[in-house]
Order: sequence, then C-alpha cells, then structure tokens
Amino acid sequence: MSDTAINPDPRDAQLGRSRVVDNPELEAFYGELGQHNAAAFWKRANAIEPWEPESRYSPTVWRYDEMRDLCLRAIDLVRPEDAGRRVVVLLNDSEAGRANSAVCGWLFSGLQAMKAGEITPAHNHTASAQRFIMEGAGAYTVVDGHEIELGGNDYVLTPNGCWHDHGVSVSGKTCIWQDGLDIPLMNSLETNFYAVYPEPTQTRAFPANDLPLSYGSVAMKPEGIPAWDKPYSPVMVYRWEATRDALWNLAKVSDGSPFDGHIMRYSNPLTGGWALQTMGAHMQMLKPGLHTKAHRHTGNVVYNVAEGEGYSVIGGKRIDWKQHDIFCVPAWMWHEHVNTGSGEAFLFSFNDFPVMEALGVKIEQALDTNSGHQPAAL
Ligand code: 1HN
Repeated sequence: MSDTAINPDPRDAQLGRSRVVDNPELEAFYGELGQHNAAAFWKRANAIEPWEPESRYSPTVWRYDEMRDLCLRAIDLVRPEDAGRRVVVLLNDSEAGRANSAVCGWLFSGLQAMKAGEITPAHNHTASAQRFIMEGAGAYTVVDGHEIELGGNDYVLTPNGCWHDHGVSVSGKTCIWQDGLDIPLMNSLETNFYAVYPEPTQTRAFPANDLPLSYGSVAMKPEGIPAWDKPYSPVMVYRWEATRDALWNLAKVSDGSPFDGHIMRYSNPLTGGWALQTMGAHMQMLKPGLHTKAHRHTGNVVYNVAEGEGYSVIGGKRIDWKQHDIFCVPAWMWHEHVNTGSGEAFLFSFNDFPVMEALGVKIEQALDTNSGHQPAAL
C-alpha cells in the first residue's frame, strides 16, 4: 500500500475518496472506536482500496546453478522419510513471501530432490500440486493409485485431495523437480487439511501410465471405459516432446501472441479449460531474437526456463535467465520477455489464473508505448 502521508496521491483529494482532515475531536473519537474493536473507515479507506493492485511481492529470480547445489546438500543432510518431503522452499524476496511461504502471491514453490531408490511417503492435502521435472532419471509419482513415469520437462498434476507418493527407481539418477502448490491460497482461505496414508506407499491399482495413455491425445477421446467424472484433467502428465511438437506446429501457422510468443495451455482435453481448479500452467516458445510487447494482468506467474537463454523485464527490473532458472511475475506488474539465444527459448510457467477467472477478476492491460497514456484495462 502506498504511504499517503509521505507521498500523497492527488487523486485522493476528489469527491469519492477519503479526504477528512483530522482534528482533536476526531482523534478522541478514533481512540473511543478502538476501545470497541472498531475504527473509522475513512482513516483506512484509501489504503484498503488502492486505485489499482499493488503487489506485496517482488520480481525474484532463483538461479539453478546455485539452487541445484543447495538441493544436493539437502540430500546429504536429511532423509525424505524424516522431512516429509525433501524440498528447498523458494521464498519471494519480500516480507509477504517470507511470512506466507509464498513464491509469489497465492503460490508456493519448492525444489524437491530425491536419490535413486528413495521415496516421498504417501499423503494427501486440500492444496493442489503440480510438478515440473528438471533433471534426473527414473522418477515416478503415484496419484490415487495411478502410477506415472516422469521425464525431463514433463509437467504432472497432483489435484487437491488425491493421495500421492513419489520416488526414483533404484536404477534411476538423482532427480530434482519443481513443485508448485496453492498453499498460500489454501491457508488464507483456511481450507487446508492434511492426512497421512496408512502405508509408506500406495498400492498400484491400475496399469502404469494408464491415464496419460487413455486421455493423452487432445483429438481422440476414449470410448468404452468408465466416464471421467473428476473436476481435473484426466491426462495427469503432459510429456515434453508432445508439448514442444505442439508449439512447433502452432508456429508453422500462427505468429502467436504479441505478449507471449507462441503459448499453449496445459488443458483438460475434456473441457479445454485448465488442468487443475486453482492453478494453471503454460509452455511458451520464444523464437530467436523475439522481444515481446509489455503487458500486465492480475494473477501471479512463476516461470521455469525449460530451454534457452534470454531475459525478462519485470516491473522495471531486468532478470537474465538460462535453463532451469526460476523467476516470478507478481500481479499487475508490467513484463516482457526477450530471447537472446540462437535457438528457440521455451518457458514453462504456472499461475493462479483459474482463481482470478472463477472470481471474475482476471484483468489484462497492454502497454501503449505510442501514446504514453495508460490505456484502460481490457
Ligand atoms: C507436497 O505434498 C509435496 O507431495 C511437495 O511432493 C511439496 C510443499 C508444501 C505442501 C505440500 C509433495 C509440498 C507439499
């Protein structure tokens, strides 16, 4: 919130804003209200009704070179059986980030590290989770009895309330993946429940990879099996090669978005909507030399560089990035992306857009560089 005492906004002098001039009688009244767990609305109206969103979060970057070493150190220091999950939490560089365990806004993120033969014990929670696989081999997750094998740059879902455990096969290699959860949202809503499964791991109730193999084609819908009746995507895992091919195909016939290059949503193929109810995700491709136009929108976004190198300018701050660096765009902050490499750059990202859309508050604005005026929100 802006400090109106130090930096008064001329717009606050107008009719419709709080512009009461205090006097000793009013000061006494405020004291009396305070004794009754009450306050004068006009003393705080302009602070709780900013002219536009003012994020408490900062554009922050986590460099994979540094984070990778820290993840490997964590492997030597704690066992996943004792840690619950061996996760290095990514905290937004702000008071709100540290206080809410938030990577940005309503989103939590961490890097989970696991050695060959290790497991993350089975549990469930009201928070939804999604994971983006950064390195290693032999990783798998089991979600409500469905086993899913995981490869580099795959995106996998753990919808809210599903039992889940993960592991790396004995013949695999140390894995690091990014977890993205809506923990700050669930805790703000006071809707977060947690339960531990009676066994360390779930019994597989279905053939391995049955969900992606049944539902993984957007164009083909399986018939003759029980209808999918869950509010989340049945695909569960979105494979890197198919995601990259989809973007390459799109780029053959479209110029893409001026703000995001070629961008595709990880969707629920049965609805075309987001894969999870509270969080969305995209993969976008920036052609070599592309410099996108700046825009801003409500909602928070956390990026993971799947491939390539470049930089983004976020709220006036330049963040250079290369493979598996992570950075965030806080709500309503101008941002643009630049690919400085010789090949295509691919940016994975996850967001809280489904929440903004469900509440009717997903608002976007393009920067109008010609007029110098701020245009109305789209
Ligand atoms: C969680 O369930 C996992 O299942 C990882 O791997 C990170 C962070 C906060 C809350 C739950 C997992 C988590 C988490």
